[in-house]
Parts: sequence; C-alpha cells; structure tokens
Amino acid sequence: MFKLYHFKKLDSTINKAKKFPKNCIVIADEQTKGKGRFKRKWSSSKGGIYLSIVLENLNPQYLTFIAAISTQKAIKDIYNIKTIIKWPNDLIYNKKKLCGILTQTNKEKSILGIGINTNNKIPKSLEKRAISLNKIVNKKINNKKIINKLLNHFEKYLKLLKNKKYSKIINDWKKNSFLGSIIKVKTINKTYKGIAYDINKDCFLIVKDKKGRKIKVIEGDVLI
Ligand code: BT5
Repeated sequence: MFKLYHFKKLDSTINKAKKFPKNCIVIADEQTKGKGRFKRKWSSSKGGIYLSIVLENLNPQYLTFIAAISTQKAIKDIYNIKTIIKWPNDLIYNKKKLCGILTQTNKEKSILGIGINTNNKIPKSLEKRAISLNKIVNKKINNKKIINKLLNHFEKYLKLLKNKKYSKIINDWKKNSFLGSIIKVKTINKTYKGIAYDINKDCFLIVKDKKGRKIKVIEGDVLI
C-alpha cells in the first residue's frame, strides 16, 4: 500500500514528506534538523529510524496513538522488549525515551513522523532521558525488520481508524501505557500533579489529583 523512498541524509523527513503525495513514506538514515514538538530538536544521528508517512487528513491525535501502538508491537514482536506508551507521543523503556512521534496536519494531508532510537548514539546531554534499542538488547538492530513490522501493524490500525473504530484503538493504546502512574504534567500555563487516570475519546489525558478532581489535559509534557 505504501511507497517507500529512502535517503541517506535529510534535514527532516517531515520537510521532505511534504513534497510527496499520499501513501508515500520518506525514510532517512540520518537527519540534520530532526524536529520534535514545540520547535524542539530530535537528535537524529546515523543508525536510527527516521521516517515520515504521508496520509490523507486524519485526526492527528489518533494517528499519533496508532503510530505508538504499531511501534510498540513491532519492538515487542522482534526483540521481545516491553515498552510503555507515555501520553501523548512517546515510547518509554526504563523511564527513558526510545521513540518519539510528531504528527502535522493541514486541510489536505497528515504527515506522521516517527523517530526510533535503534543503533544511533545518544548524545551525552540526553543520556539520562533517552536510550537506544541496541543498548537494551546488546546487539545491532535490524532497522528494516522493525520498519516492515511497524508498517504491517500500522496498516491494520489505519483501517480501524478510517472505519472509526475509536474505542478499539484507545483500548489497545491503554493496554501497555503509563496509565496508573503518578505524574506531573506541564502545559503551557499550568502544572498538574496526580495519577494518570484515563484517556478520553478525543485522546486527551485525564489526570486525577489528590482531591479526587479529574482534570482534562489537551497538550503538554508528562513526567513520571
Ligand atoms: C518528539 O517530540 O518526541 C517528536 C519526535 C519526532 C521525530 C521524528 S523522526 C522522523 C520525523 N522527522 C522529524 O524531523 N521528526 C520526526 P517531543 O515530545 O517534543 O520531544 C523532543 C525532546 O525529546 C527533545 O527536546 C529532547 O529532550 C528529547 N530528545 C531529542 N532527541 C531525542 C532522541 N533521539 N531520543 C530521545 N529523546 C530525544
């Protein structure tokens, strides 16, 4: 279903993907200007997986969710490594970030960017917060195998999304997620503390604070 385009080096696969039609995937061995959310940087040295999928305009929250589930399943299937999905866009292993997802949409298209640390070196400044899969399994990671598996899962979840099977997606997301953890969520204006209580039908996070109040969080960064 997807057409893959492979490049040795790009500034960002998201930038390149914007020039491609729907159902194309842009992959790079390294990115010189990898992007995170809120204009942050994504460290993208050689060896990792950096890909962006061009899709029709779809709900960005749900796209981020199905990308996280598909990546989580691919890593589990191939390396038997159990990761946790942290809202809204991370895969975590041992409290360290293994994968980040960034979804951008406009009226015509959605671009879904996935970055997975596999064989890339993590910069010193990120060592406390980030990890590569090769350090977990102690061997070279087969990026091709992960990408293929990930796309197999992704195609199934994309069908579910297009068929509006939202509760199935949310339920699968929740199965191996951070829900139940004590967290701090930083939004632009406020910081909330409490339990990661639930995810609602719009993929927003519900935090339950000390007083039992349930707070809906639309965007932000979670600290476990
Ligand atoms: C993300 O942002 O996690 C989204 C990352 C998306 C990367 C993919 S790669 C393919 C496509 N092309 C792109 O240019 N981007 C996408 P956010 O939640 O804002 O996290 C960014 C933060 O994670 C940074 O501020 C760092 O603290 C940390 N970080 C940077 N590089 C990292 C890495 N390689 N692994 C783990 N953490 C990293």
